[in-house]
Amino acid sequence: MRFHVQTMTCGNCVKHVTEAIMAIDPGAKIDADIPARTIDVATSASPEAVTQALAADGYEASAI
Ligand SMILES: [Cu+2]
Repeated sequence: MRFHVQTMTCGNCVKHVTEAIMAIDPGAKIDADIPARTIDVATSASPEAVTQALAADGYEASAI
């Protein structure tokens, strides 16, 4: 699944986003595109769970 993360602007953001998703699914695979501000996530978690985990870490994400 793919998400747009508006405030993911640098590698440090990617680290935070990755950690937030790994906290709900340690087996998740995350591929981030910083210029596009998108992430491709391979996870067994629901899109809603990913969105909530990112929101809790201060990153507003929307499934695209
Ligand atoms: Cu950043």
